[in-house]
Amino acid sequence: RRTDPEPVTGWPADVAARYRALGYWRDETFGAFLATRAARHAARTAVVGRSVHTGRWARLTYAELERAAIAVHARLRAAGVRPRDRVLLQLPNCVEYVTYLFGVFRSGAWPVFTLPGHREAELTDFCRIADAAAHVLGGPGPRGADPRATAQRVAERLRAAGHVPPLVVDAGAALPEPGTAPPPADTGPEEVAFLQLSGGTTGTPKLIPRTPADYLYSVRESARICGVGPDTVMLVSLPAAHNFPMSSPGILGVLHTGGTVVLAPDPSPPTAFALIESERVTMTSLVPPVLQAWLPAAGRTSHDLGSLDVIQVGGARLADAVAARVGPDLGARLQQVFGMAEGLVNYTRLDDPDDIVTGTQGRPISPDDEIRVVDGDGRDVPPGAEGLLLTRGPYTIRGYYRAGPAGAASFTPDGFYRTGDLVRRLPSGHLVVTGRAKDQINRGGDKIAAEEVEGHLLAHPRLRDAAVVAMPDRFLGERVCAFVIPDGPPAPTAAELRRHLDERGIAGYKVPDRFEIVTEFPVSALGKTSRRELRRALADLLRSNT
Ligand code: J2J
Repeated sequence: RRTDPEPVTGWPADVAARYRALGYWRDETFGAFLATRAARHAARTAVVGRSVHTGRWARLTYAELERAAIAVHARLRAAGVRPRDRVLLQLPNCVEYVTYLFGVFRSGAWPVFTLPGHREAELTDFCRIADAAAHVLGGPGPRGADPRATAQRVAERLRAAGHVPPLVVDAGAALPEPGTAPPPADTGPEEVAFLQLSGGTTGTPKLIPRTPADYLYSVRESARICGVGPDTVMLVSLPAAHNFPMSSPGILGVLHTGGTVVLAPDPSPPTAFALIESERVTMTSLVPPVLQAWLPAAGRTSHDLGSLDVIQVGGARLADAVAARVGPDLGARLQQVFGMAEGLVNYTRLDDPDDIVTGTQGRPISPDDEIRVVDGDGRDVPPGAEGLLLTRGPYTIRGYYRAGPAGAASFTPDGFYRTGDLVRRLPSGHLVVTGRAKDQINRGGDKIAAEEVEGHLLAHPRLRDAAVVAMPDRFLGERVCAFVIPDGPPAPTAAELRRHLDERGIAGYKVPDRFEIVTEFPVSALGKTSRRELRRALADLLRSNT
């Protein structure tokens, strides 16, 4: 297994020198991050949440969090995990999420931020691409799935393909008391320290290499922009692995400033509202469909939500009309967040005027975030016009991890990341997200690559072709619709196709919500299947149904 400092496409040397000189990039690593905070805030509460070890609620001070992270490091080291090894971290929202996160960081290995919903199809891909050494799991998965059984199937698939499966590390097991604490083994501030997941647009997932220097710059600035400090109590009810609750400013931003992270097992109003009251939560981050569930529930709840000051909403487009209800219905300030795991994060500022907060998705973190809005030929559009968003800057990657030519297509030759988002830029610098030009479905914040689902469908013996598109939805913004062409009668039923995808082992949120059996696909002028025409056909169909 490769553990030397692996070359990844990074920032040119002169650009890196500039980010350092400007103080954006510092000599801070994740191991040192926790040690410094534990020394400064030893007795303060760092994390509150369920434990997958005891099954009960737990509270950890900063000192206890550091001790647990050291024990995790000792355990991983004893199991043979070395610096720069890749470790899949797949846990529900629980205190062990944070102890294992920092334990893996302290060991110098790279966490790979898988989601609880990922199943053997995705996990096998991550293991294959990253040559993972270990898989940290625990607790029940979504819909009661057993992560150990899933890991077993991953191992079978990897062995069949000639790969060595990762060591399974159960975070539900007791941690040994470390005899002597191993010294922190984390690698340099400008070396890759973890792999975040891309929403993806292609058949195989893409992994995002991030460094402490670039990531912690965005985390520190996010904490400052969002007014996060020692008195912040943040409720994390989205999956902790997601880049938004992890870093914008999220778990890392709160722990960096000495605040408290409260991990909710789910974002439903009963669970979340009870925790807001009991922990005096001041801030939380939500995706639009969760906000839409909270708004009417707030008027009926007997829980006191008075401590809640800021509600961040991002991950998918928030409708202006829904945005306007946050203040009146929840008694909190709204902050819109438009970010991406590849880097760039935009925030509306807490002192922005109301029309900016309700009508835009914010402006970039850094004065050195470079923004271009271009047409299909890569030419800048006039100010205020809609176009494709390209970006480059001190915390936006220049290339994916081990992605080859398919990965390079996501970047311009001069290093701008092609977000695939359609935006308008206002004179104030705020961005309005107007649409998307990438073959991705955003199902209430969950990102689904059309090509990936199509590939799984095409493996069905009785399908000739498949095309997956977004279907507008009142609650989730978008759902997944698959158009399929059967290979002669009888056509497979929707239930059969769902079963087929379940057997392929893909995450539940990727399984199409609707199947349309057709005999042919509309084609573009270039002779390719036109997803745009399919979306139009679907819109007509949905209109005639209602
Ligand atoms: C419209 N689309 C949005 C928004 C993301 C903070 C917040 C979110 C993410 C995230 C993140 C949107 N309005 N407010 O990493 O740190 C869509 C865009 C974008 C893609 C990125 C963070 N906020 N999006 O959602 O990597 O299409 O990151 O390119 O999961 O989500 O998805 P992801």
